[in-house]
Amino acid sequence: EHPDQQEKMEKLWKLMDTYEPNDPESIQKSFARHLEYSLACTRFNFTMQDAYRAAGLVLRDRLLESLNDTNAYYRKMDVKRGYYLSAEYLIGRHMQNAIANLDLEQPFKEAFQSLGMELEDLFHEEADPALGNGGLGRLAACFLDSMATLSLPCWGYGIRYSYGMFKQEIQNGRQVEMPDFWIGDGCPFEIPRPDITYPVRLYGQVVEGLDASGEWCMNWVGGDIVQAMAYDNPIPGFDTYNTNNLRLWRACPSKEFDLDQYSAARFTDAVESRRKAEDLSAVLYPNDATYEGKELRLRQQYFFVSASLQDLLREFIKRPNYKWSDLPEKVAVQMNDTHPTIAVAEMMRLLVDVMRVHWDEAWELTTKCLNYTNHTVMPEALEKWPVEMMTRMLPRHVQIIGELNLRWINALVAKYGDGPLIQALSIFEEGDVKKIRMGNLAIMGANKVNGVAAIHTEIIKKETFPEFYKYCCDIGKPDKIVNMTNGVTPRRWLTDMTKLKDMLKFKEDPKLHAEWMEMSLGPRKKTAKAKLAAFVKEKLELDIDEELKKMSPADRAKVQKRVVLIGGKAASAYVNAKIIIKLINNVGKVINNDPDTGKLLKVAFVPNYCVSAAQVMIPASDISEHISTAGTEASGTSNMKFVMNGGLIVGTMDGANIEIREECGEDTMFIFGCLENEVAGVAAKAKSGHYPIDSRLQAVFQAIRNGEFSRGEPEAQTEFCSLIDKLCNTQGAGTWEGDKYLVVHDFPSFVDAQSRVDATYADKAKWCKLSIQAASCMAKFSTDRTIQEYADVIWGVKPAPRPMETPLDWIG
Ligand code: Z15
Repeated sequence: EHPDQQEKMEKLWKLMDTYEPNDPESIQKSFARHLEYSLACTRFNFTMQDAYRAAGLVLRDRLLESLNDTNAYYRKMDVKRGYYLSAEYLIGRHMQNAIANLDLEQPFKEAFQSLGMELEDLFHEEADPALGNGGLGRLAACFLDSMATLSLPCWGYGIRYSYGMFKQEIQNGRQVEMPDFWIGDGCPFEIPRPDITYPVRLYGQVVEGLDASGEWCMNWVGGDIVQAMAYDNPIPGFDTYNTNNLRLWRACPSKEFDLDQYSAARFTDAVESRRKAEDLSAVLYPNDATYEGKELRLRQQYFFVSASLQDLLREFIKRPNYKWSDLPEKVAVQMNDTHPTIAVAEMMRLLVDVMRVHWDEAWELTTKCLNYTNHTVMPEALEKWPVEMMTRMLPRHVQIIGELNLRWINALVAKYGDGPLIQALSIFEEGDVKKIRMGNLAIMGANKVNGVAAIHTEIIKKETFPEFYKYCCDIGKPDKIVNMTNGVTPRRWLTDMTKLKDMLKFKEDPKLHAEWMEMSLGPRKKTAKAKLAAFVKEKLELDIDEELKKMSPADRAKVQKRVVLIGGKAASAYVNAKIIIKLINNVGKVINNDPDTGKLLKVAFVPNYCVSAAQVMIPASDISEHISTAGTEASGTSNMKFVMNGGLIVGTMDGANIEIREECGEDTMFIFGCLENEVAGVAAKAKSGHYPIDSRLQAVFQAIRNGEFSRGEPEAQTEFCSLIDKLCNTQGAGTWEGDKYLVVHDFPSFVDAQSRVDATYADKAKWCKLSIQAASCMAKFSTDRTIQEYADVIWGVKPAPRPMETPLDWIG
């Protein structure tokens, strides 16, 4: 229209359309510019923290270019997209990962070295974003890395918690929880998007009415509205030009200011209610695999699910001439555990109430787009929300769930007649407090349901949801439940795992042996073990390095020296876990300072176990213990990281241990404990009073009872005895409150496994061979393989690698 204006615009576009150059000199210039202008530093007053921030901004510029071009490409190609919905992402530090995946290691190293700075020192300035508890959140982060690496058009959605996983301090041997305000002065890697916000309603009422075209409809009105604001976190892939997005939502007060309150001079009340909105995304619940029925937690779940579904539906309807029937060809959603499963009802509400799609079509679309991953068979983790609470908070959703359940139950009764099967399959659980079973809602609303390891998927079918599985089989769809064995991203350790197997033929090669041992045991500074020793010395004032060096062959012949490190966080209310932490610390104090045992064994509790601690500990370990009672750990994923780094496993036949053994060979693992199909028998015997305690374990119990580890602290003594009493008390009447994890039963075979470890370790060449053999066979446990399976079997999403440069006419 205005050729003059157009010309000027094009001038601006041209300025915007050049890519940042990546040679060391340009990186330095960009760094100096950010230090001086973005961070307002002068040459006299900048700290290493400032330098880290400026370097982060240098990377962010490049990440943004790639993110924007990738988005433009996905739009242009009109690809089917995958969306991962997860309440947790344990991403770990960005910087090193971004440099590696953008393939900028060499120029960055050069750029900073010639300015007198080591990259490693910058890395240590970064807060470790811990927006997750453990396995489930770390898995989500590994998945994002693999989705980008495989050039899959997939995004993550979650919550931008202001406070992540608490920082654990140990005071007098006990866990003390400290707030983790990781966001501090802002994270240079995230991109706030004040222009991308969605309203999310909570509470209020449902009223019937007519829509714009005079059709009868349900309206959810009143209550509170919070605004979800997007924060984008670019996720660069390795060896691809694609960068995907992790979009995290922050709760903000809604834009409208309550005028009544304002004019009534209740200004401070109004401000207070706005401030409250922000509580929603304030803190991550520090509960892993146990469920706490807190109302705020349900609010968090609904908040991020609603914002995410609104966002992905908006993207869908932006496409020219969209038809609702195309939705399943364009959108696949993965629900990570039951946390986001209110999505089933929210998808229905958005389609039926807001988009005015007919109920039956909406249900077909919902059940074709949504998928559900189960991560646990432990009943205490399966979420069930009280109907009363949900009716107050999400009245329309309870109506929708009621309607879905009615139709579902009617169909089931027609098929099977009334009976216990119907009760098991109902979304509602009857009882004193009527509840909504989120697992049942998820299975009903999902196209595919998956477990996370072979044994786990079998348990889901046979024990956790047998009625559902029977139903699936009866309607000819047994493969609604599929297995997707977990993995870990190799990018924090290695790059192309599929090439690893080539190493296997060198497992007896003396040259490889020499290098392999040098890497983990060698005297050079900067070996994995030296780094770990420095880490332990700094955090714990314990010198394991000295002990390692002092190992004399004569000593070693007598007994294998060991350093045992234990880490982990206890949920705030998990009393026994807290007592166990105290016990470990006390045992450590006693053993480490004992003139006899202290020379042979060092025991330490590593405080604040987190992704960055794992990056130091895992490469330095020879043995890793994965000791869950068979049938309790869904998969376990840190077992995989240890073996990829040359460690060997002491473990039970549980979770992914079983598949690791299958891949690597039985000789690489020190297996102990009863098998999953033996658990019920052992437990039944124990309940009937037949539960012998190994004499060595008796001796340990006796030492604890004698106060040998209580260090004169009466409270600790009481607590330690309570732990032991629980393990020994095998005759509970009715409910069995004894050793439900069969620790006492598995103990003797655990000790045997440890003896096999010592015997094997004494033969250095044999150990080395096993270590090489195991590490070489781990390709299956790369999340690249896992995500490829999700993409093929569940999502139907295809790779869309973008070209190096995006043609200008694609943008916009
Ligand atoms: C969590 O970290 C896991 C399961 C859960 O239900 C919750 Cl709430 C948190 C873990 C499993 O315990 C672990 O075995 C598995 O490897 C991991 O999820 C990832 O699937």
